[in-house]
Amino acid sequence: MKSLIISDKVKEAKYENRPVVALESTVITHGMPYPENIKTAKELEEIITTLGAVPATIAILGGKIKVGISKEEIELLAQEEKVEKVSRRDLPQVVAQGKYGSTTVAATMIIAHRAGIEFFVTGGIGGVHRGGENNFDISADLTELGRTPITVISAGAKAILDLELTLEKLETEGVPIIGYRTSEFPAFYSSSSGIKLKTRVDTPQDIAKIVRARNELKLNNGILVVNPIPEEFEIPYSQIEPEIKKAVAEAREQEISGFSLTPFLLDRIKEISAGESLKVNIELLKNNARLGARLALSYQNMAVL
Ligand code: PSU
Ligand code: MN
Repeated sequence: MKSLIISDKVKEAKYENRPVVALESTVITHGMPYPENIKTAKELEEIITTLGAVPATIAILGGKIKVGISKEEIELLAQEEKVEKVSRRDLPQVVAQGKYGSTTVAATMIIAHRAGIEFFVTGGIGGVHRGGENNFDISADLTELGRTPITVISAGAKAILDLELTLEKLETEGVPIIGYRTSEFPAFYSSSSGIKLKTRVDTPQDIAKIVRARNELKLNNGILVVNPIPEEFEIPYSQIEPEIKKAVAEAREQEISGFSLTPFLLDRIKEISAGESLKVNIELLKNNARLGARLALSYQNMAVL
């Protein structure tokens, strides 16, 4: 594919059978403010490198899809104003028109799969928005998880969404949800949501076995690993819920919907919670990067045995 550029570092790693972990870029451009976004994006890569895997942050620069952008390119993306949030439906236009784009969970999954990467670390996935039963605002992340065989490591989904409906949709899409050291679906800022999961595992090796079984069965769906924010960093559900309600009400009043809704809610909650949510966001990303690297290593070791 002419528009896909895989960095030398990632190519080498693949050639030498070293594990690669993909990272998304919408979290850099739309998920966190400058300069924390740059700092965090670099830290995530360092964590993955230190643990012995190779990070590959994915973004679109001037119409070229890049797997494994450089530190300079991370900086460019983080400071550039005109970077579009790119999901599955936007990919062909951004490529054809030579634009800059940051990739959502859905778009990152597609690209990682094309590049032959199995594991992908993010913060939270998109889901069914509150009121989704009427407005059909269902993130393309969920349908992507149903059709692209990538293992996504997340801290669940934000309670800005309807988590029950989100899990229903994932069930319909046939997506296994694996609780890592938890029996509940984590709600991003909070380690629990009260919603029980069917599958809990306690080691990266046990997750790797599920990934291998999915591949042996040639199931084309993704797997969602949910890794709760460590309790010492969490914002209790009772504290964050009124803040979320306020942000959701504001979005309705201002008639914000569609593609802009998630970035709007993320931004408002950051302001309402006076920066506390940003700290949590950074901590859970790091926590997910650690698990993603360990998981990729376990999977690689299993393949060698
Ligand atoms: N949820 C978060 N942080 C994020 C996103 C979601 O807690 O940064 C981003 C991700 O890139 C995700 C996208 O894939 O928003 C989902 O957007 P939408 O709801 O418009 O599909
Ligand atoms: Mn949407």
